[in-house]
Amino acid sequence: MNRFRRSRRSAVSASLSCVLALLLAGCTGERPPNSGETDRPGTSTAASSSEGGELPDVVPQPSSMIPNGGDVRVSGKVVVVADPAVEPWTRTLAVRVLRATGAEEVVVREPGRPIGDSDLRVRLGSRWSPTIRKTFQDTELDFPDGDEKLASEGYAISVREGQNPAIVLGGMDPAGAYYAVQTLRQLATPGRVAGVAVLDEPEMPTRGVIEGFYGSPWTHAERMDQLAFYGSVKLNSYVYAPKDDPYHRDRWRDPYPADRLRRLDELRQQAMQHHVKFTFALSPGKSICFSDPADWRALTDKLQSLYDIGIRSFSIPFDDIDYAEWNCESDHAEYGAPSARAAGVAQARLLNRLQREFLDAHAGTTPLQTVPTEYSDTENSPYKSAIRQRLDPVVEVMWTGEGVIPDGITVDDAASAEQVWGRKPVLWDNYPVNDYDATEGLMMLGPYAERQPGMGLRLAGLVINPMNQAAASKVVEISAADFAWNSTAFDERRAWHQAAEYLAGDRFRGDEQRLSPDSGTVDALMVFFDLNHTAVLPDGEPWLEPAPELRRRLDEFREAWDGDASNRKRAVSELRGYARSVADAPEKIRKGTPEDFVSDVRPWLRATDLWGDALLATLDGLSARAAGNSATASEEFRRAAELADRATSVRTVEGETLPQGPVRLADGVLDDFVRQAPDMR
Ligand code: LTM
Repeated sequence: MNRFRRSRRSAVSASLSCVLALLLAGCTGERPPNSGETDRPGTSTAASSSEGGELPDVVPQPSSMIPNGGDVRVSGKVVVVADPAVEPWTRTLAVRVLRATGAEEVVVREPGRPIGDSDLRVRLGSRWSPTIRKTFQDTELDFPDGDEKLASEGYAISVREGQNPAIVLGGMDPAGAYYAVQTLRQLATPGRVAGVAVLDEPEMPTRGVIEGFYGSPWTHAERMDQLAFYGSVKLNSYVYAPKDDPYHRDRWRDPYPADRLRRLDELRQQAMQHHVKFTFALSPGKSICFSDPADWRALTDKLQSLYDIGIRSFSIPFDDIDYAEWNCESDHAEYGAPSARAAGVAQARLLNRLQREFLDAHAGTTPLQTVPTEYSDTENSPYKSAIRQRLDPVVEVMWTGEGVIPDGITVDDAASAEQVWGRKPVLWDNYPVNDYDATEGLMMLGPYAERQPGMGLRLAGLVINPMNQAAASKVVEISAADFAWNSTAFDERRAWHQAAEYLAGDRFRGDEQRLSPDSGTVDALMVFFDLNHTAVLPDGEPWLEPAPELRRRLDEFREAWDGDASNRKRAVSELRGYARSVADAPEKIRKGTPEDFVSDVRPWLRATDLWGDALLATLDGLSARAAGNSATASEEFRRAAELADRATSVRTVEGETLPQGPVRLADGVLDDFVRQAPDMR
């Protein structure tokens, strides 16, 4: 039985089944509550989101969340009693969240230390600590039966008025404690924390992003911001593999200059402080000579230079290389005539040796990762059998689905990939990447769609390949984070809306308390997301239909227009409301969302300004026609055509994405309507 299904049902039924048996295991000798820790409990507030049975929105969606009594007020002096094992950045985050929620002073103490007066006490630490364990016995949380533990990174939370401590956060491990605080951040609104109990654990062990696209790599500041953001949505993995970093691929042998190495070290530290595994990828396949000892040295020297700055996770991708040729004569002698199979043998041998002689010999490293040259299908082949039969089973293999850009990914696809690679693969998901020709002019702001819930059981992990535009990629990243954490509860529209709420409320960035989002900005973002709801296969065929909401409204309009003539006026006025939202969206977004997002989508906002006006002018033309005023109608259609021309001449920012060209928005939907309207008689 799928435990995630069961634990979600438990959220709904909130059964009373107790957790005693589970929680009694693993005592650590911490003192029981109220044996000298003398703070007062938190007090209830009059109205709260959880009190009416309405639970706060948390992203990713927890496995289980239930009402737990009244909200807890946060004000005055707050004492956080934190286990010694709670990491400094988790403590800092807890302090920042509580300060942002309304505490005037936050003091952190270890258990057993006097804490003096306080207005609120918070307990943070291992879920097995006695105070924490005892608290969860008193909730109605339904821990998965028979399971001694939650999965690693799992955690439980109890927020309850009158309970002492009023807020209790228990992690299975340091990551779990950190994620408990990240959830607390989302339970908090100014002055209070929602009275809920949460039981949560990830479905997929690896969840994240691979910066694996062609074209302009992300800047250092963008990466730093991304890593903090990943922590806030419980993504735990970032693979550094930008194709256009010369030291990653074309000049893989060359050591990083000192300043670049220093920046990589900063990224590593930022990743650590947000519980993100930082994997460095080195891509030697275009020029490596497998049998040359000098290349082996170049490879290990390069990895050593990264190990020396603290990097512990490595990947050697072999994607997008020509494996029908050797790069040197000696490989011919060593492995025979070039062939896919021989390439598989040479790659497997190199990877095994790296695993054995480099990674196993270096303390603290995680298993090697690779991207095979045949990464986009699951049909058995001489290359794949060579890898499957020879590659050390600990080495992780990435796969992109059925196709480099698949039109969907199913549980069966993942099962076939598991079979052909002889291990659970890590899905390298090429969405929302926009570096290939067919994506010219596109900004992918759609939901994380066409991925079948439950495929995580067949995967070792999921990393998405984002757009060159880092901040704008967060729209899909948020949804993917939700899916990877809890795919069985995944609701793509909810996750999509959450992305709009995040952007409309995110003034503090990444890891502090989010503000209540401005609803006008959220609505504007949803209209804008719809205009940019698209994703295409390499041949240009969409796998995510363009602008479905606008299309639905235009179809309805056409039907009404073609029907009874007396309905035309009403149809125009109904559509005008939505056209107004399109025209007004850019200004609201410019004013209400973070600067980096606005900067990423600037050309698309400009195009929306013009397309919105073109749509309004078109409706003015249709309205005039319905009223029998053909001169005004012609004038408005001419104006609409002129605005549409200007809209289609807005171009992507030079150098930002690989394919450059005119911005496309609601492709084949809005442009068609504006063009065809003059012929609607
Ligand atoms: O997908 C893989 C494994 N490799 C490359 C990516 O670097 C690239 O970003 C995507 C999309 O163009 N396609 C690839 O083949």
